[in-house]
Amino acid sequence: MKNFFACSILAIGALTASAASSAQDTETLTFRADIDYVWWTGTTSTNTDTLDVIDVEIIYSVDTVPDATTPTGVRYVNNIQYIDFLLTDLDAGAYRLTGTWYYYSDDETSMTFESSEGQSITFFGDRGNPDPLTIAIRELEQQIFIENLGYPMIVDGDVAAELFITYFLGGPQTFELLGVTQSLNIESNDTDRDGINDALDQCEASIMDPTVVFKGWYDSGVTNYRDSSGCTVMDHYASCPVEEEAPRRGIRSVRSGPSSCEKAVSYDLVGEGMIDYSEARRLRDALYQSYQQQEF
Ligand SMILES: [Ca+2]
Ligand SMILES: [Ca+2]
Repeated sequence: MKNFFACSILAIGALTASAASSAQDTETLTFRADIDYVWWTGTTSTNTDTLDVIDVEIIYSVDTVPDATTPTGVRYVNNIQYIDFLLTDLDAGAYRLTGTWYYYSDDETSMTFESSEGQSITFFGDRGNPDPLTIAIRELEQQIFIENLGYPMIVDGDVAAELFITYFLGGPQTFELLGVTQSLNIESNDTDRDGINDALDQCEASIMDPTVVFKGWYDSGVTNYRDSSGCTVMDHYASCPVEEEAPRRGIRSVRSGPSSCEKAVSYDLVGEGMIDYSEARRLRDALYQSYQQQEF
């Protein structure tokens, strides 16, 4: 670990190429943060006073199954593959320092996202190395999670969040940084972020509301589950064609109730094991209610 750090300035190109060739399905999170404070002890040649921004790139596996998932937290173990840091002095117009950490085996190395309401996502590196690097990103005013099928996911966009980095190299060197992110950018092969890779996702742009909502306003309260093909309950309803009743006496009337396709969805999903009978009843009731109340 120490060797990677010491050699990092020259080694970045090679390490990046190696990481990119990984066979696993990965996501890449990049962000730039304004630096408020850097504390780097144990180095004699490093002047951190004029550093302005830090750019971070983190590649993590999305094939890894979380070892703990709750409505407020998700924890992955051993899914961080690569972390690259770039510390820049903007006045100098050139990179001042870089640090690359490439993960084969690290203990306690983690990246944690925390909302102000106690939600969290934590990624861990492998166990077995004594030099822990921790990255914490904590919510300020803007939300850092999107609600997604009942568990938190990281937002992708311009987000100002608190950044804390600590790195203890075991020897005399300690690196600590405080800053505020400018944005969080996620590059993913899972466009709708439902956990199913685009290549396998039969609904690539899933409707990802946490619960099933009809007509854009009537919330059934039933979880908007996603099946193994990558389609959510709402996707199934959305796939029904819009029906119009046959013209009567020359007057074209707009359908005032659910279509036969919509009515069949809840029964089909019970048959597939995606929802239970109780949820099917709630969906059916909410579907009718969304049409009836629309009449007024
Ligand atoms: Ca997907
Ligand atoms: Ca999908």
